[in-house]
Amino acid sequence: MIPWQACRLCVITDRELRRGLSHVEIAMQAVKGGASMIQLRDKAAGPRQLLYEARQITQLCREHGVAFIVNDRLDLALAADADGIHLGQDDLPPWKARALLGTGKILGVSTHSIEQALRAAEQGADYLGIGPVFATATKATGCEPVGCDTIRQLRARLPLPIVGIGGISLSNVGEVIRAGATGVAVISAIVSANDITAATVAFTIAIQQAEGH
Ligand code: TZP
Ligand code: MG
Repeated sequence: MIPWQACRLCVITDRELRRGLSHVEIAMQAVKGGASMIQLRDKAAGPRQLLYEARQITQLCREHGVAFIVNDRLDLALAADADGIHLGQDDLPPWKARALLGTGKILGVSTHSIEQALRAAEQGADYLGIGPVFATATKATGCEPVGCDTIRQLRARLPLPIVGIGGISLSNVGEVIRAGATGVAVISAIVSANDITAATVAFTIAIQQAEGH
């Protein structure tokens, strides 16, 4: 189980977009701005370097009551005692990840359609990422944007937190929340911002405002 509150604003620490800052530094600035979840995502660094950073993020997030999730790497999530993992459609299947993780850790799954989301939920996901909601240059997803309508339809069929991802900015985050997403996961609009903390604060406020409507 994951508290729904933890899914409101996930900041993904993509260093490719922010050379010069470590994952830990990005996480610190995002936590300061009110992120409810940090996801460590790094497709290039070796596990030893990542473990070193992940351990520090575990401690940071624990001190601040923020959820900490590792992308792709179940071994790292366990070794760093993170709160859980986030898996894509080509990673370990959710049922296998759940068996290895046990019930005490969070399992998030990226999905690109309603069918994938329902299947991941059946296989033990705690929350569903759905996207790309809008076009994004950050990741070659190979998928057409799913749009807010998919979120609306999924919300009607799924009693789990839904996190929109892909091309989410301050100008469209309200639309995503009003469509029924529990929250959003953001890379470029926060990690590439001059001031990561200020950008996180702005997203937090925009989400709060949209929740009231
Ligand atoms: N999965 C689907 S879209 C995406 C990922 C990791 C990239 C999101 O990045 P941005 O910069 O917030 O569009
Ligand atoms: Mg993955």
